[in-house]
Amino acid sequence: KVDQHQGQLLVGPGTTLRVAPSDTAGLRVAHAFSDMLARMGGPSLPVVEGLATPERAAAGASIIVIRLDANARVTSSEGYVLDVSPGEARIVARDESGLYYGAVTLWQLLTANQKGSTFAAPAVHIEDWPQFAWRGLMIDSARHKQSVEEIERILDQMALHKLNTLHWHLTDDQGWRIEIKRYPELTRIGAWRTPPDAGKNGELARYGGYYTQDQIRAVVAYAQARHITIVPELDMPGHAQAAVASYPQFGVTGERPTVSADWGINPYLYNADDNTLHFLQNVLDEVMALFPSRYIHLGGDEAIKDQWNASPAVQAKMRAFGLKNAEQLQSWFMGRLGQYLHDHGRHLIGWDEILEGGVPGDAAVMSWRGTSGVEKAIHAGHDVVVAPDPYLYLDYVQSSRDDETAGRLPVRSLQSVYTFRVAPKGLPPQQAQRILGAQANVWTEHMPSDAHLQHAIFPRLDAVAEIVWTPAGEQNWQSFLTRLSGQLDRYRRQDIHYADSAFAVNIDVSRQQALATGTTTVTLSN
Ligand code: NAG
Repeated sequence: KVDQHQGQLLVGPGTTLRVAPSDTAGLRVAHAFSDMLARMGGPSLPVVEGLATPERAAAGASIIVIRLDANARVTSSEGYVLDVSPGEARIVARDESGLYYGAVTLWQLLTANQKGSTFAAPAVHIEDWPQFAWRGLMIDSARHKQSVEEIERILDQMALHKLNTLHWHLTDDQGWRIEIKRYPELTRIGAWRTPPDAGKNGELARYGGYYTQDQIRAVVAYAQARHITIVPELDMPGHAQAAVASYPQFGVTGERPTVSADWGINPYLYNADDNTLHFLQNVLDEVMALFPSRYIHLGGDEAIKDQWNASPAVQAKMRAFGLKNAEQLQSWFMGRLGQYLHDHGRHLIGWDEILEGGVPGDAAVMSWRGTSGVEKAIHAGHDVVVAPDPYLYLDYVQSSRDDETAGRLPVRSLQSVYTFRVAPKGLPPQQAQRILGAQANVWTEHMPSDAHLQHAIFPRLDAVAEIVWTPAGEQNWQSFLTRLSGQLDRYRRQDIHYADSAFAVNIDVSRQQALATGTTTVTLSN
């Protein structure tokens, strides 16, 4: 709900942030807000405890009140009420994340209208809360690894888009990226691959790297301060070649492959035996100690069963358990680890293949093969996160313009992301409640650098943010495009390399210049 009023609020060096004494949530959010504004060249605003209204003769002496209030008029957690009037902005919410999102909205209003270190926001009354609780982005750090700084930049942007879940894809055939103290070979061997032309024509002799546990703890804390939960993924039983290259005794054949240096679906699976499950449980102990998330992602996708089908030991095990096929064996495998997570107060989430042989009831399903998995998961009694290929796969190129970077075809335009509806039409309300939310997935086979990654994510992330926050009935492509021009300006000021090519129609030169300097409000077409 948005009501426009007369007048505007000026925020500048004379503005103070006000929080109630002992409102620690308000205090944290006030400091976070001051940081957000300072990053845009704004003043670092003093935070004062005490709500008493000061003399406000001069416009420069405006105040911003940030306050927890159990009676705030919001109907869900993470919601907020923001009142902007000349001289004062007031953010109230029932929980800290609500205060944070109110602060983000105020930041958006102010940064649309900046002159030097003074910002202006129109007078307005807003009551706002998200449509979905899971508003996510998946980053694949296995195919190409990002620096900690880059992950933090993405987290900053996620927070400013009111996204709250980073799904971190940390292991795959091409690399194992998380330090596990008990099994050092996972990163000594598994974190490195030899490119096909290693050492020739400037190709690296080896590609790789990993995140240390100290780095991960820092990233988790960085995310927490921005109200983002990181859900780690260890992919299994397939996409496991880097792990099998490190510890062949936990593979099916005992043979040691190299860490894969090309893309596609590889045959190496974890073995389906107690030793291997024990190894994975030990790995999960360290993972759970690092990541406090309710969910732990155990993959489950694209595990082609050739090695299990060819192994006499695995076949004997299936017969002994009375299992009819290898899908049921995968289900047994995932079920054992799901139970382990459950015993530790966590929940399994996995790609929609986990439905094939059945999966524990408290597991959530991440539906990626189109959208068919959504209703299947719901009918089987599971919560579901909507993350469909191709609609929300940001590894597809976003334009057919000739300045688009190389990547996967066909084109997934900004508009096609924006017009994707998270909840299938006609789903009865009690079933729709099973939809936790949605996320976009950034697979990085074709993204060797930070610039590639940012190009793929921005501005499509704006479309993702809106379809998970705003009710479907209020989404409007034309309105989105109009608002986007201010957002592109913010990206430029934050040095974010969004894709100009997202605008499928070549923007003519004068408009491009206007965009580049940020001097004009342009209407974008797509
Ligand atoms: C799928 C794979 C993924 C790959 C991506 C793009 C899932 C769940 N699995 O084939 O490993 O990177 O598409 O090529 O998406």
